[in-house]
Amino acid sequence: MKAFLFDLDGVLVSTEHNHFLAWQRCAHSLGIDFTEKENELLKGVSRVDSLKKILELGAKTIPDAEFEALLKSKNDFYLESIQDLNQSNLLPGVLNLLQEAKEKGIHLGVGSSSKNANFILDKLSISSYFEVVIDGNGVSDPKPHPEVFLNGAKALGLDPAECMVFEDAASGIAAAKAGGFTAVGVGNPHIADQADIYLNDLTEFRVEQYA
Ligand code: B16
Ligand code: MG
Repeated sequence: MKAFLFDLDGVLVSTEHNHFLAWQRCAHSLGIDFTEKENELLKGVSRVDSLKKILELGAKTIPDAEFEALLKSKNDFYLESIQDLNQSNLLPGVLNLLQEAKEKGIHLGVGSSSKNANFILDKLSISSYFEVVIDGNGVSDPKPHPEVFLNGAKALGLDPAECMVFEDAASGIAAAKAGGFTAVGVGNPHIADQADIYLNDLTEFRVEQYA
């Protein structure tokens, strides 16, 4: 493999609970029930599509201005809740994997649905590892469409067959497979069957096997 492309949330760091609390607050303000079970549907899904799914769950429609205002208040609440994020919040095995891959000359990139990806990578002090960061600001078709990872491979001048994608969400594994990448599922047993390789966490990954 010539490159590793990483999803951010659920693979490098976990702020899914922060997303959940922010969406729950938003759903409750609309009178819609929202638990961890419904939150599963939103993992790896863009902000706009997440709010659409919540409205579907509650069979509600709202005016555009209210939709935009809810997106903003959800994001403000989420950002406030990750203020103190730092390198100690990296998921197990991340730093070792990035260091080893870098030493072996493997190109590294991020492919995230989040519009906050660069902000989060900076907080984690790992931005310098990545040659390319494709985030929710740089794609028109969100996961499960492969665009985010295809743009990453293209920016590195590589073919998808030369790149591995690390993902924790069903939508991300679907995006990787649709794009012709090797899909590595991480830390989410629900996706074990869909991924080409499955790991409980990144400490299980042996860089030398794929370098
Ligand atoms: P934002 P990933 C995704 O990140 C999260 O899994 C998902 O829960 C979130 O709704 C989405 O980013 C959008 O995030 O509101 O920050 O733009 O897993 O693709 O790195
Ligand atoms: Mg994810």
